[in-house]
Amino acid sequence: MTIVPLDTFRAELERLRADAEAAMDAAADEVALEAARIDFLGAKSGRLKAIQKSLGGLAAADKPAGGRHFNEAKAAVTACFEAAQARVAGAGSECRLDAIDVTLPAEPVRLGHMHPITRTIRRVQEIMGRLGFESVDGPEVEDQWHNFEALAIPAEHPARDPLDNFYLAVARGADPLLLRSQTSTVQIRVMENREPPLRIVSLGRVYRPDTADATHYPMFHQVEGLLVEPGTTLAHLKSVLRMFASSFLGHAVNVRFRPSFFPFTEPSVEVDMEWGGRWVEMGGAGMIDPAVLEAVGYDPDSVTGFAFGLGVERIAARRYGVEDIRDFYRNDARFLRQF
Ligand code: FA5
Repeated sequence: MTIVPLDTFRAELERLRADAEAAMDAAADEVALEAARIDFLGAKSGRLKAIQKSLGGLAAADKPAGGRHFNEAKAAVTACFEAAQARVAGAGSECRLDAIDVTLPAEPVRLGHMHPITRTIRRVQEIMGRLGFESVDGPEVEDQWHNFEALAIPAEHPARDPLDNFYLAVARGADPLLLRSQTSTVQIRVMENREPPLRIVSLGRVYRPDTADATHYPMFHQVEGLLVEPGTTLAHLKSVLRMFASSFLGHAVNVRFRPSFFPFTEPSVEVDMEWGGRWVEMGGAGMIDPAVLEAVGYDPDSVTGFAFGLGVERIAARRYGVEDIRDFYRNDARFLRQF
């Protein structure tokens, strides 16, 4: 290997240092300065790095002096870069200050607001909270036990049809999970983990492959209410729903029960509400079926309770005078801004 004379090495270092200082002093902005930094100080292929490699070519006796010269040059180039950096940053802020005319009136800050469905959810939680119902959450991806079996919906029940649910693909042999089709799942989750007395309300998204129309959407929200206390009757259920409806709608509201069927309540009812001369179906309800109480480990002979499930979009539509629930999800700012 050819030996590099120390003088040659020093001369190269001096040249590099002069070039670097010239380039950095000339850099007019951050982009130009960054290009100069990469050229001279770049960790991979910068010119200083290249010279550092040639240190190995010095005679053994010259290496300590060569190393010292190299370190001096590197420190000088680094200091020059830092000075240029401060200069460029200062220049930038001067430019920006010049560009702002502080005497002009400010642009108004555009405030967003809650989506009408979120607002409805908060309002329902607040009203039910005043009636002693604690707000709880449950998962949107559910297993078959919580969405069906514990709710007395057996394997052959049409409600479990793949065409009526969003099942998720799972490993062969595993029990398929699904996007929950109702918030009644949360009743089970709460009762499995707590002892009566219970008053809970759960609001969240549910999913069904329904065709979207003025009153249906494939993703919608439900309010689930659950009360488990000794001596509960349908009359308590009706009172709670009437108090809720009057608070939410701000009117004297009539509540009507129509006989219905849900596998997890006995008896079961459809809940209609009337005010302003119009009846609207809001959801389903009933007394908790003994099979459900047994499934969660309660004694059906000593425990009583009711449950109800209402459609949030439906009650929000009625509250705000919206004729088509699809409007909630069109993301048309002109519609959303009204609330
Ligand atoms: C249920 O989902 C029962 N879990 C309700 C229940 C809870 C009964 C507790 C008894 C005890 P249903 O499928 O009827 O019931 O739905 C309840 C409400 O959800 C409907 O009345 C309606 O307001 C709303 N809903 C149903 N499907 C849709 C949809 N595709 N889009 C918007 N809202 C819907």
